Amino acid sequence: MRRYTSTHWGLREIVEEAGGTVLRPVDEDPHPSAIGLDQLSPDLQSLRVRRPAVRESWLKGGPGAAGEQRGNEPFIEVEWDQALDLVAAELDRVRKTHGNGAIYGGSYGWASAGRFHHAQGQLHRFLNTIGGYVAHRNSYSLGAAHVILPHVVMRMGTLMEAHTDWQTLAEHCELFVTFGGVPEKNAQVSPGGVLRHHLPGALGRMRAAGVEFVNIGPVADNIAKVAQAEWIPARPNTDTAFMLALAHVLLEEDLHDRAFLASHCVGFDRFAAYLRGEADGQPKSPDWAARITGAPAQSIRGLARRMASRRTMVNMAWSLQRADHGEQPCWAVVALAAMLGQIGLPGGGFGVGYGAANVIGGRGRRLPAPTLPQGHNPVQDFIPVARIADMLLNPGARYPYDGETRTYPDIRLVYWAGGNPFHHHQDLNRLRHAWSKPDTIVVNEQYWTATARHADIVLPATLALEREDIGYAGLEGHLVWMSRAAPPLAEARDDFTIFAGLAGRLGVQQDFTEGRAADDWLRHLYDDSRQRMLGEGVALPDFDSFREAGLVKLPVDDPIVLLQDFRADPRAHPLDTPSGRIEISSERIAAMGLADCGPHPMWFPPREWLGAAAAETWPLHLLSDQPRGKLHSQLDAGAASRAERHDGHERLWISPADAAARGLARGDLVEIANSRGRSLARAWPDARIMAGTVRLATGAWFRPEGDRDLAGNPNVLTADRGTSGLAQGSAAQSCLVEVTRL
Ligand SMILES: Nc1nc2c(c(=O)[nH]1)N[C@H]1C(S)=C(S)[C@@H](COP(=O)(O)OP(=O)(O)OC[C@H]3O[C@@H](n4cnc5c(=O)[nH]c(N)nc54)[C@H](O)[C@@H]3O)O[C@H]1N2
Ligand SMILES: Nc1nc2c(c(=O)[nH]1)N[C@H]1C(S)=C(S)[C@@H](COP(=O)(O)OP(=O)(O)OC[C@H]3O[C@@H](n4cnc5c(=O)[nH]c(N)nc54)[C@H](O)[C@@H]3O)O[C@H]1N2
Ligand SMILES: [Mo]
Repeated sequence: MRRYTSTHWGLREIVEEAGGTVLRPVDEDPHPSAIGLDQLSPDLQSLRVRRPAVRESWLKGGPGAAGEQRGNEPFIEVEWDQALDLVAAELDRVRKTHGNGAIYGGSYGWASAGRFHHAQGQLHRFLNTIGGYVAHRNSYSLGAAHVILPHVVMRMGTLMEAHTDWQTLAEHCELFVTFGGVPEKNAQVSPGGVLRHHLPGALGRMRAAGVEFVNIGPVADNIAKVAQAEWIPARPNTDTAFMLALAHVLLEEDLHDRAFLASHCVGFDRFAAYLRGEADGQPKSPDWAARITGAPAQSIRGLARRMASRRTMVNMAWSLQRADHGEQPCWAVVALAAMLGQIGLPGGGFGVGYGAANVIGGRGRRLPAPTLPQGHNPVQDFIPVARIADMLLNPGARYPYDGETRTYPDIRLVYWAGGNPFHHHQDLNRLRHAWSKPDTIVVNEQYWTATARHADIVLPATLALEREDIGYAGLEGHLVWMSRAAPPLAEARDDFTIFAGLAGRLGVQQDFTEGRAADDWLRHLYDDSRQRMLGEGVALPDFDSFREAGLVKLPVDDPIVLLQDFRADPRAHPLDTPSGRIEISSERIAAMGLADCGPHPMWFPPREWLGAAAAETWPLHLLSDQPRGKLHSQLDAGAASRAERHDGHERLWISPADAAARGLARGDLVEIANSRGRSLARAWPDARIMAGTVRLATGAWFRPEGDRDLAGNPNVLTADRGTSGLAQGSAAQSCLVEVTRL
């Protein structure tokens, strides 16, 4: 009998060997990821939270004691009963004194795979039973896309699983133009798990079928060699200008599809007037874009003609929208594809994130998987997820968001389970300051992450490997019984058990558990899903047979062509936009009257970019991309993550010219600095990154010493600003720095 576990980076078989329990990739996966195979190793286990722990001043002085000392103070281990009593009493005090609107339970983060023991799901369900919490909206991944795309074409959540699949691309696409590559390192993961990694095989099949690839952006190593992509270097954050110039050529040379624009879109004329420069006197021509992007006008013009003459897919990486005015590339890529008129045709149209996760370009359909009900949150209040430091620093302040003016709540208690804000948030020195404000911060964690170290009360959580669960991920085509591979370490408990303990103390145990233990929940959620799957024509084995079998395959073979039905009949299949069509200009957004998001895709210079005045002091644009050897900050100390470092430090990619100008050789220890902070790394000159740009992957565990981070975390440098008043998403990729040798 085979035993499995699911991780966001792949399905693993649990195998007993003479030396102990080991994890192996599954046979079905043609290109398994190397991440996390050593999760049970002593190195990683030594970083675990073993017992409940309370920060010394908080234990002595109670809520609010020396909040500015968070992160600097020792913790004192306590018994579970004492820890749960303290947390329950504090939740009760805050809700009775300040109301549930003073509890921030947004708790963003990826946590572990598994449908029942999903940390946020458990936290949200629990907080709902005690009167609710302030929630978050959207994600760090897609802050801008989540808000702009529903106004323009469709919800990002729907789009995620509706991308034209790889096989269809191999059969029909002729030219694949991508802004920000198709990074194989990122497609190692998918939220919920991966059965088969598609991407490495997919690009090879496309190339073999004759597809040509063009990669636009500051780095060239983000698309596999097998694609033989042509690289057009372009400065970071200037993709919108590049896209507008492509659109300008289509318009001026009459290469745009007037019929498609008339039948399936609204607002093209207003956009066309902007492209021609009718109001501002500036045509958005290739010459104009060349000055902004650094790409030759001739390349832009030639590419536009090629795109109009072939079946063309235009793709943008998610990183493009994690930047100042990140709404604009999302809108521009749709407008550009609409002008080409191939949306809804196999192999043509647009993509938002081919390569960002294994799910994009997969085949299959979403099925009604086991899902833990969250209950109802009586508190209506929320923040756009990346506005957390603004919220903590400015209670009562007003800010624009998606057409509303909202007010930040006054948060007294923060509860985090399954995320690492001291990994994911920008301007960590500012976050540390904001984090000193609440009376109490409670964190359920597996490891002593920077977030755990900055909490008041830390409750030790189990690994997915220490509990049983059910694994499922959209379009992956499997359900998996996740077996327990090891007993819980020391005193670690499942998040469910932790919240059940709190619920008991607060008199809502029955509401939270519904009288079920974890085992009963797994059976209940599975049986419920099995019923709903039957409604979709999918017959699952009964629960006991499923547990026995371990892995159950689901149907996956339906080809997907994005917006095919809408193309065939826009009246019968209208979009969810105000007009039911693709909105190249939006009356709704125009009516918001925002200074930083106009009525159609526009070029807005970012506050920090290579064309900004600040570039005189901080002349390099820092990209902070996703790490190859880990998922965010998870398993930072693992073997795959360590393999990406050089001599114990993270690698800073830098162009040979910029390295030479600073006297830097490969492996030199450098300080990366700007007015917000400083971080350490080793210089890594490489010709595949354009001059003026450097790159430091995210994920190193924040190790502050003054304003300097010793570990190589880029978020001490990034700016904490919303993308615009529309989406207020994270703008991590708009960041200028200087690099010096230590
Ligand atoms: N500069 C910069 N910053 C970025 C980005 C960028 O591109 N540049 N990318 C952003 C993006 S897209 C994202 S999604 C975020 C990711 O940010 P996060 O999702 O917050 O990062 P993770 O490191 O995955 O944090 C998950 C945490 O949950 C814990 N955990 C796992 N399983 C469990 C469990 O069962 N119970 C409990 N209690 N805890 C558990 C893990 O130990 C880990 O500490 O980062 C963002 N930050
Ligand atoms: N191994 C691994 N895979 C992951 C993750 C991980 O942590 N580890 N995280 C997952 C998550 S949560 C997410 S949201 C996705 C994120 O997916 P993305 O946001 O697409 O990932 P990034 O790696 O930040 O960026 C992709 C590429 O875009 C380039 N780039 C950055 N800025 C610009 C720009 O302005 N213009 C252009 N043209 N290119 C630019 C980057 O250098 C990089 O090569 O990845 C997922 N996959
Ligand atoms: Mo993400």
